[in-house]
Amino acid sequence: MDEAALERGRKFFARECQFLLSVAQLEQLPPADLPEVAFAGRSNVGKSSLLNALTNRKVLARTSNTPGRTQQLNYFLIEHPEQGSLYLVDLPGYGYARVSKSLVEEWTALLKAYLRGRPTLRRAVLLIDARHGIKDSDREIMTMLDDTAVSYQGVLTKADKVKPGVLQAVIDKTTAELSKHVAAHPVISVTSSVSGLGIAELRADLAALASAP
Ligand SMILES: Nc1nc2c(ncn2[C@@H]2O[C@H](COP(=O)(O)OP(=O)(O)O)[C@@H](O)[C@H]2O)c(=O)[nH]1
Ligand SMILES: [Mg+2]
Repeated sequence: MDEAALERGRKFFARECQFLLSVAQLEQLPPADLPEVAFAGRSNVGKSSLLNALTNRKVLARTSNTPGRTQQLNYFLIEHPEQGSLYLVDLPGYGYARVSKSLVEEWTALLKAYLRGRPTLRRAVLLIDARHGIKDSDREIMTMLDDTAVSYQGVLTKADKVKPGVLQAVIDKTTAELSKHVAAHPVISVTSSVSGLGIAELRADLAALASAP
């Protein structure tokens, strides 16, 4: 990736990232006045940690070991005077076995309606744990994204937890599966919130989605 794009990403994410609101019903969504990028992934995939790493925060999105608790869309806003503005949307984690069926149905409906009805959603970032690869619950979301024609980008998390040789196999396998999905980007990102691997590149990818001011 070129230096200029990385520098733009760094400068964009050096801005304050402001928590705006939590949304449990679509009527509560902020006006669709800015581009947004939504972060999706199984509970415990490392979503909060990745958001914190991207935004240089330690407490922006609270990390927790109690998966399945957040059933809301959390909106954050980054504003940059030259590069424009972008909402970051932290979607509820999924795939947690101990959540009741009715809760799963509730949030599936919320998510579907959001994906289908949000014209300013520029991209979804689909987080996949590098130790586990794509799971069936990820496939459900991938199908949903394909059906709603939301373009998405695969991001492997916790790359520091996987030996290099094994990691390459996971990258290849994940890339191959994503390439069969129409709405998925052909290239996946490989990240670690612990080592910082891939964070600068992901910042650059996402900063490019901000609106012109
Ligand atoms: N080694 C390692 N652990 C991570 C990484 N990202 C998250 N974790 C750990 O994985 C667990 C779940 O992380 P969290 O960000 O809360 O996941 P979330 O449920 O998807 O928001 C926590 O114990 C984190 O410390 C990473 O890149 N490397
Ligand atoms: Mg979280």
